[in-house]
Amino acid sequence: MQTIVRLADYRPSDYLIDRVDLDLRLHPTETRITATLALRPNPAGAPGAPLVLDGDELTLLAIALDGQPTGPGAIAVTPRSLTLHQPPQRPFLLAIETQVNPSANTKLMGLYRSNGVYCTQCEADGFRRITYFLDRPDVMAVYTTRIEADRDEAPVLLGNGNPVEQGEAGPGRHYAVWHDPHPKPAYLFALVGGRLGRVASRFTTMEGRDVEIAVYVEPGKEGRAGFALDAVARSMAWDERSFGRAYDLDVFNVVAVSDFNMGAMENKGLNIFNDKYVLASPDTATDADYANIEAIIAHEYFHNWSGNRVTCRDWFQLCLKEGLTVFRDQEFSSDERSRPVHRIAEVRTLRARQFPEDAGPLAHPVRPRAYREINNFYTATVYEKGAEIVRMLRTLLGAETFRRGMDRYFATCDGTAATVEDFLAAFAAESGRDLAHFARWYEQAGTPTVAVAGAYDPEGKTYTLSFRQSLPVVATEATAGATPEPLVIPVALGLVTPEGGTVEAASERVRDGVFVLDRAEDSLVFTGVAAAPVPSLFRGFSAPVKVEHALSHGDRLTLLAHDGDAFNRWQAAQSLAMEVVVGRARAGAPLGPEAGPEGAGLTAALATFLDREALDGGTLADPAFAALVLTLPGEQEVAQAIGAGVDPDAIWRARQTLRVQLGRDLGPRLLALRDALAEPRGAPFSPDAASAGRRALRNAALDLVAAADPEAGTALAVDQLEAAATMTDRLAALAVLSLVPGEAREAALARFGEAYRGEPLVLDKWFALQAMIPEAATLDRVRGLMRHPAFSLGNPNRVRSLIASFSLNNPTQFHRPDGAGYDLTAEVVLALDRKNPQVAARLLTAFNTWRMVEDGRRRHAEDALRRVAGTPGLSPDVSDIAGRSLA
Ligand code: 0A1
Ligand code: ZN
Repeated sequence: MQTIVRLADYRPSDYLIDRVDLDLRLHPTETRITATLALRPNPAGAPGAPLVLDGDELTLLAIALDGQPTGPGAIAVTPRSLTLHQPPQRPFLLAIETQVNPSANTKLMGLYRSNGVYCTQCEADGFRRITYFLDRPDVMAVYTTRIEADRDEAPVLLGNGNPVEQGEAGPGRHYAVWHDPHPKPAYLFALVGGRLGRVASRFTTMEGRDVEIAVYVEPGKEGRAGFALDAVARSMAWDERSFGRAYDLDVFNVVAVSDFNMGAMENKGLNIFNDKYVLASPDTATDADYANIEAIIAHEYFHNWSGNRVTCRDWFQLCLKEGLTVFRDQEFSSDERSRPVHRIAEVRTLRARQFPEDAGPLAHPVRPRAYREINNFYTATVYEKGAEIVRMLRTLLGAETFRRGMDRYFATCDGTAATVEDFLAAFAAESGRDLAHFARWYEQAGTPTVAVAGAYDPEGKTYTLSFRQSLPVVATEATAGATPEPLVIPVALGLVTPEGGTVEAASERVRDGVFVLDRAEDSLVFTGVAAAPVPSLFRGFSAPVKVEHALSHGDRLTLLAHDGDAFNRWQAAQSLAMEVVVGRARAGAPLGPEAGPEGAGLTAALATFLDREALDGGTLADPAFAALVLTLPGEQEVAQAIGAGVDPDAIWRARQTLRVQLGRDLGPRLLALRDALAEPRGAPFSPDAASAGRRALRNAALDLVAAADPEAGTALAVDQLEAAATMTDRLAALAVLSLVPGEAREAALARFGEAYRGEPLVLDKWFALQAMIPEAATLDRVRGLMRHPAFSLGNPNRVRSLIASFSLNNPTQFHRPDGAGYDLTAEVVLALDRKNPQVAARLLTAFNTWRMVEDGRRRHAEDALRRVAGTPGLSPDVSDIAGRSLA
């Protein structure tokens, strides 16, 4: 049984480490590390306590205390620790020599090799796989790192901080020394050694520091690194402009590696990236890839302040750096691209990933109170809901006070390991408000529901909105059974006339367009309202809640046509579509050519929308926005709305029927748009938001047309596949073809697979498309592709593209009525667990919704989960997810 770590048990470390001198001699199988730690007793710790250092899969070669070998019995070594029984109660030096095998490190935590490149991943607890250490984020030290390697094998040697020295180290060997002057926790340590290509540029900070920025990639791929390099410079400039934060070292390095458990890592001065989030060229990357690269480069760079300069006291505070940094990267992308379009994308991710997590057995507060395996808490809740909390804080305080609060937070907490309380204290001090009630957002799991009803009184000319918030009771280990209390919910709102005008209505409880709901029930009265208005609520998605709202079909049509808030225009279309799809799915309606009168109502509204938005020339003012309006809620979102007894096939049929109707009723308009938005032949490629938006709308049009008329759609897609100048257009065409069984599909897939045989990141898209085909034959296709020479369980990107796409993004096939989708997933989880427990555990979260599905499927899912849980020798990662899923 794993031990539970509880927030309530936090105690400061008994010892501190001020300086770390590391000497690493890189070798494929026998890397030796000498760590010299300058330790001292912590005045806040227990006097005379033994020193217990963390370790994991280390071979101890030697240890010396103040230059002398330790005496017999002075230390004890277990597989997970090294204890010095009676440490000096004054500053002392401990020199530890360890040996590790980077080539055998398939967990990709600690020091490992990716395609022959040495690299490290230390968050959350990987540093203990390099040397024995106080591996906790509140122990912060200044690091000097000497790296030695074969010059041939590793001509490039990179560390944290600034380079200070390099030279020869015997025949064929060389070394480099790096010094990082900023004290940091061990999880931010990194090194890289390998044969790498490089692109570089310079940036002068607002403080006048001349910084060299470089991006390192596999040799030969330098031509694909320029976009990431530019994104670094744009991130640096943005953080200065928006938050007054300047970079604080002379170099900033980004390294792309092909084997990486997550997206990227913010190691101080040396960000290490999954190459999927660095490499881009028009021929290999889609517009979505470009947007992700920009966002993740920004995210990791912004961590330099929110995470590194101010770090976390303990892992329960993970949202302190992650929620805040996601908020910052979202703001960056909104400024660099289109704010409403980006907001919609953020909310779609939240609803597709975080809402289900918060409604299932793995639900936990943004700041959990207990964990068994911290690596399982890098979740949508900590990241995305954490970002929504920061956003609500800004909405409640106003942009200016929020900015002053951020400045105060950075000023007061710089160089420290902080807590959520420290963060909120900075805003309380700047605003003069008590934020104790607001802080419940960090403590309570589950998505709140806000029910709203409106009533117009024509005599008194008043309009009353009544609000009631309710919170689910979520009893898990991580919540420690807390009873839910009302939250502070900012409701950004406005009133719209049925004709589309703005109602000039007053209420003193609405400030800057925001009403604050901080009790279980409340109501809001507007006076001087000339006619019954349509309320536009939660504008810009001002709080991460579900809204139950008695808006009529007509009200929603009004909002879609006229709301001044773009997010709510999109939301109106989504709600209209949701009504239709949920209704049909609940009724178990068959697949058909049309979705009844409600479907017709939606298509008519969308036709009006397209006509109203159309410019002279036939294009639209904001094609990216229009593409989102035409995209129906996803199957998972529909499942959430149904809530229990879910039949994924019925959902697919309902959604598909509406797609068919949209494609048929809007067909001529969609085809005209597709033509009007076509890029002139030979036009230069640009990944900017405007060009990407045009491609998005063209491809959304093609997708719907093909749904209604597969034959015509296939012909158009085949042509597009031939002529496409970008990966976006090529992949969109292939996606359309992938949904139409037959010769054309198989031929196109085969040709694509052959054309990109040497491009693993492109093959990932190809794996993913095939894994997401909603047909019974997909299971065998996936099994077949697992034998493809490019597939490997050892590479997390391959696993995610083929297996996770099937298990997480193909609901009808993962939830096959015969249980075979669950069996495949469980089988891969178990095989993968022996190599890479972190990625295996993440794959197992696909079972998060198992309790929601109808009885027959649920029994199969439970069997598969129990089989996993009952397998001997499971990793802590997988056993934690399996255990909580079944609890
Ligand atoms: N801090 C990183 C995420 C990250 C977490 C754990 C890792 O271990 C494999 C890797 C990366 C971020 O937020 O980008
Ligand atoms: Zn992060």
